[in-house]
Amino acid sequence: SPAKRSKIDNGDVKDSDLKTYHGYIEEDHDKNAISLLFSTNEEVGALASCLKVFKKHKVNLSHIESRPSKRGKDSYDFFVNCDSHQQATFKAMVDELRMRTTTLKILTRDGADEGPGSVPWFPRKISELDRFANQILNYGSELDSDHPGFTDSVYRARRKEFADIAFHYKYGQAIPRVTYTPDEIKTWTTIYDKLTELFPTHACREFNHIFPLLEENCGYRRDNIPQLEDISNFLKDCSGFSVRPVAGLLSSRDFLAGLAFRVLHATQYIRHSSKPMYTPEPDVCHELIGHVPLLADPSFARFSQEIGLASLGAPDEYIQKLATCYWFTVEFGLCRQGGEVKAFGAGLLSSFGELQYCLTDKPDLKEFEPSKTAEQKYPITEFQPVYFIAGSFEEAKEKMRAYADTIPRPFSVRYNPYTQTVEVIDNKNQLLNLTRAIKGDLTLLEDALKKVG
Ligand code: H4B
Repeated sequence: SPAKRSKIDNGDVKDSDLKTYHGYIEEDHDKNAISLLFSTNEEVGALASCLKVFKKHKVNLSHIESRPSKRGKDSYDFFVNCDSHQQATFKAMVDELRMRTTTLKILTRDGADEGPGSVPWFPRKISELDRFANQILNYGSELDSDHPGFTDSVYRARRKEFADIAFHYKYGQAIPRVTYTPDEIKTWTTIYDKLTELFPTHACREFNHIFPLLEENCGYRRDNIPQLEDISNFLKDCSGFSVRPVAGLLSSRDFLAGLAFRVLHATQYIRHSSKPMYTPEPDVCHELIGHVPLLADPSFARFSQEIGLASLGAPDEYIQKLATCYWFTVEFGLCRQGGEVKAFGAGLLSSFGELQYCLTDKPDLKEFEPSKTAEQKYPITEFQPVYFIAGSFEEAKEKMRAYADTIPRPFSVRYNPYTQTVEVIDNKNQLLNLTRAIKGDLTLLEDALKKVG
C-alpha cells in the first residue's frame, strides 16, 4: 500500500517541492499570493478609498475585477489578487480595509489562517483541477534514495515520461495512451494473479460484482495494463466518476477536492520491477485494482464525493481528520456482509499480504464512527494494527455528512452536476434556486409514487 503519507498529512506544499518542478509551472504560483473579495457602500469614491489602503501598506495588486453582487441589485463585489504579502503589515492592512468595506473575505491558496473570515482556496469548477498538476509533494520523476528504482536510470527516464503526461494534461482532453513495456506488464501480471486469487473470498460483494465488468469493458487482463482513458469513460457511464492522470502524491486538500467533483487523480506509472509486491507510493496497480472497481458503484461514489465536499474550504486540522477518515475507509476499510467481514479499502485490495492479514484475528476491529475514526493514529509503512468496519456505503455516507456538519465553515456547498461546479450556498438567491431544484425533484417523486402504487 502507498506509504510516504507523513509528508502529505500535514497538508502543506514545501517550497522545495515547487522548485523541483519549476519547469512545469505555467501560471503565477507565488506561495504568498492571496485573494480578497470585498464590497463597499454605494457611494462615489468607495473603491478608491479601499485602493488607498493597499497603497499605504505597499501591497501590490496583480489583478482586480468588479462583479455584480449576488447580495442585491445595483451593488458590486470587488475581487483582487495581491502579489505577495508581508505577514506583519498584511494583517494591519486587512484590519484597515475591513473598516472601509461592508463585507470582506480572504481566500488563500495555502490555507494559512488569515484571521476571521479566512477560507482556504478551493476549486469551484472541474477545470480548475488543472491547477493541482504542479503541486505534487513527492516523486513525480524525482525518486527518493530509498525508492526501489532510485539507481535505475531506465526506470527514472520512464517515470519522467509519465510525469510529463500528467503535468501537461488539461481538463477535457483524452488521457494519452501508454504502451507498457514487457517488463512493466510482467510486474502487473505477478500482482494481478496473486490478488485475483484472493478476491472471491476477501473482497466485498460490490467489488466482486464490478471486477468482471472491467475485464469485459476496460481491458483488465493478467497480460494487459488497462488504459486510464478507457477506465475514465467506463466510470463516467457507471457513476459519473472520471480519472485524471497525476505525477505523484497530491496534498490531502487537493486530492480530496478532486473527489468533490467525482474525479480520481490516478498515477499511470507502475512500481519498480525489482519489488513487485511493494511500492512506497501509489502506482497504476494500486489505482486500477484497488480504487477503480468501487468507484463504479453508485453508493461508494456518493460516499467518496461526500468526503470531498466536506473538505472544500475546511480548516487544515479538519483536512487532517477527513484524510484519516479517508484512510480508514477508502484505503483500509472493512465491512460486514452476510455475517462475514470483507475488505473494501483500495490499500487492502491492492496488497496481497495485507488483504490476507486484515481478515485474520490479529488486527483490532472497531466500528466506523467519523468523529472517533478521525482521531485514530496509524502507521504508514506497516500493516494496520486497527481497522474500522463500516455498515453499508450509504450508512457510511450519512455518517460522513453528519460529521461534515461539525466542520466550522461559514457556508454550505452543493455539487451541481449539470455545470460540474461547486455551488457555495451563502445567500438568499442561491437558497431560492436550491428550493426550486428540490421542488422539481419532489414533484417528480410524488408523480412517480402515484404511478408505482
Ligand atoms: N495523491 C495521489 N496522487 N494519490 C492518492 O491516492 C493520494 C494522494 N492519497 N494524496 C491522498 C493524498 C490520501 O492519502 C489522503 C486524502 O491524505
